[in-house]
Amino acid sequence: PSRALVERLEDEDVRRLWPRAGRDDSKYTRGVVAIAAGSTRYPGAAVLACSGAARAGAGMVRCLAPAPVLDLVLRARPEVLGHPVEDGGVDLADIGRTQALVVGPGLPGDDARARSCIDALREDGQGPHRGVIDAGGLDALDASDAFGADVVLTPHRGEAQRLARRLDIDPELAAAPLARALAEATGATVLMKGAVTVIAPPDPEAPLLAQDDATGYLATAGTGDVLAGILGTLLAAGLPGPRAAALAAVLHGRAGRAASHDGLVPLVALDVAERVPEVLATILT
Ligand code: NPW
Ligand code: AMP
Ligand code: MG
Repeated sequence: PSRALVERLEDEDVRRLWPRAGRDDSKYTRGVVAIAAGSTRYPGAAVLACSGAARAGAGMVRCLAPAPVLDLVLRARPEVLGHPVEDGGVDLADIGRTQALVVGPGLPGDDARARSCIDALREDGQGPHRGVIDAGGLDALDASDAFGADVVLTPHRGEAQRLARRLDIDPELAAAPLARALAEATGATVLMKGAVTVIAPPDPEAPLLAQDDATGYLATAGTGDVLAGILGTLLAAGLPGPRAAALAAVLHGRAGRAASHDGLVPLVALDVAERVPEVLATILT
C-alpha cells in the first residue's frame, strides 16, 4: 500500500500518545524541563514559555534567566524553579536533574546562555540530547551544529530563512522542502510554524506531519514562545521528537481555537497556555 506523504494526528493518536501520569510517578519521573528564555529586552517570553510548559503538565519547570526576568516569571508562575544566570553561559551540571532543555524564546542570537545550551544539546554535547531550539537559539546555530531527532527546531518562516542562508540552503524553498532541508542539514526535527505548521523528521523517508486547523488569531506576539514550552514538556516526558512536535502543534492549535471561541474573537498568548488542560480533557474523555 502507498504510504501517505503527509500525516495528521487524529484525536485517537493524541489519546494513544499522551503521557499519562502513573500511580507511582514523582515530579522527576514525570519530566523536568529547563527553559533558557527571557532577556532585558524580552522578559515576557520567559513567562510565556514557562507557562506553556507548566500547563502541558511538566513534573517540574526550571527557568534559567537573569534575576529581573526570574522576578517576573515567579510572580506569574510561582510553581517554576528559578535559576539565576549572569552574562556568561550556564553549566547544566549546576542546575539539577533535567530531561529536556528549551532554548531561545526572548534571547538575543549572540547570547552566551543560548550558545552553552546549544552545545549541551548537540550530539557530541553533555546532554540532555532532547529539547527545543527557538527564536534567539536558532540565530545562534551554525553549520557545525549537529543534533539527533529528539532536538526540535521551531522556526517561523523568517527564522527558517535566516538559518537556511547560514547553512547554504535556498531560503526561497516552500515550507515543506525548506523544513526537510533544514532537518537534513542539522539532524534535528524541524517544526516550521505558520498558518500550516509542517514537521520534518530528520529521516528523509519518514512522512511529513502537518497541522492546519488553527486560527489566524494565533498570529499574535508570544504564541510561539508558548508552543516552545508545551513541546519542551512533551520531550521531557520522553516522547520521540517528531511525535512530540506533532502533539504540541495539535494541542497549541486546539488551545488557540478554544481561546478564540473557535476563531471568532482575538486571543492573547497566555490564554493559549491556560487553555491546554481543557482542550486535553475534551480529547482524552
Ligand atoms: P517580514 O515580516 O517579512 O518583513 P524576528 P520575532 C520575518 C521574542 N518575543 N512570523 C519578518 O520579516 C521571540 O521569542 C517576545 C514572523 C521579520 O523580518 C524572539 O526572541 C515576546 N516573522 C524575539 O521576540 C513576544 C516572519 O522575520 C523577521 C515570518 C523576536 O521574535 C513576541 C522577524 O523575526 C516574541 O515572541 C513569520 N511567519 N515570516 C515577549 N512578550 O517577550 C517572515 N518573518 O526578528 O526573529 O522576530 O518573531 O518577533
Ligand atoms: P511565533 O511567530 O514564534 O510567535 O509563532 C507564531 C505561532 O502562531 C506559531 O505556532 C504559528 O504556527 C501560529 N500562527 C501564525 N500565523 C498563523 C495563522 N495565520 N494561522 C494559524 N496559526 C498561525
Ligand atoms: Mg517566536
